[in-house]
Amino acid sequence: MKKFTTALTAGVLAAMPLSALADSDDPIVIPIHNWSSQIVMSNVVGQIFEDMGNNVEFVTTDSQAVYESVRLGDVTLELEVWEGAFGASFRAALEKGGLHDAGDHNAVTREDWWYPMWTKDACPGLPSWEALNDCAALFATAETGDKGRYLDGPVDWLKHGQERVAALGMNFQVVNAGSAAALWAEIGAAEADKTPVVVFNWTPNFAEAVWPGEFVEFPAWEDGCDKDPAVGPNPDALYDCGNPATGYLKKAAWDGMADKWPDAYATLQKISFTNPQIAEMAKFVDIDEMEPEEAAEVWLEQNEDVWGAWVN
Ligand code: TMO
Repeated sequence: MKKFTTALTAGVLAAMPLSALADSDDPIVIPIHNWSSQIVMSNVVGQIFEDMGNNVEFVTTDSQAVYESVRLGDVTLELEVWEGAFGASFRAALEKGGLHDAGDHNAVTREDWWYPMWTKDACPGLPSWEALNDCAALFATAETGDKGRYLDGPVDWLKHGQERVAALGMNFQVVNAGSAAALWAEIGAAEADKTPVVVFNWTPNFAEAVWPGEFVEFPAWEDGCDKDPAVGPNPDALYDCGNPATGYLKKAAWDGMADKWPDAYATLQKISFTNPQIAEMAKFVDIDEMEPEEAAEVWLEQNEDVWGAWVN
């Protein structure tokens, strides 16, 4: 009888398409970084995988080193590959092998120097970077002397602000924020008396619904601007371009994911968030002060029609 059952089971299994095989019980490892939409989106997708019967483990990791971890299979996937901040690390890992592009989100992204609109009243030539540079004295602080202060993102986002200032001969000093929250605090503090400020910001984000503003227009991004000094207006320098103005937002996956968790992988391939959905995820945390797990639960409750279509 035992033999018969085994043979029958084997026969049934052989007749089933591969995708009908169950996902491994091992946890799908999802990385968490230091900006709100990524944390909420990771919780949203983790909760979807759990709903499908999978085990999920979250790990807090550096947002650049994560590509090496995914390539090696220590981390299973990455849900927010922003072209501007992480394109170089993603491409480097792709070249080494072990990780692949698991598709684009619907979202179009931009990450760059940004100012709230009141700054333009004081510096009407904006958004051009040359006009910003001519207004550098408006942004001077005790900390930066006669140079303008630019508050860049946390160091691990590798925005190369200092290299850009040097490459374009700008009269600015770059200060790295310790956290995303420090960027919002800087804008919030400037709002009361409409002090001109220029800080790193991105879209999609909650900030666009709170503070109308614009990105500074630098020389347009060209492929190779971070690799080949000849690319961009300064023939001797890297990083003499802005970030991509219509950047991608990709998902990345470890090559072994499709075999080990075929159902979850099929869902990952279908997952695609829009700009408004991502901005709302950030808002739940940065404005409404929800915990990320709670924000994910609320998002899932309110968008069952969206994510239901991604699950078989
Ligand atoms: C990586 N980020 C979206 C914060 O620019």
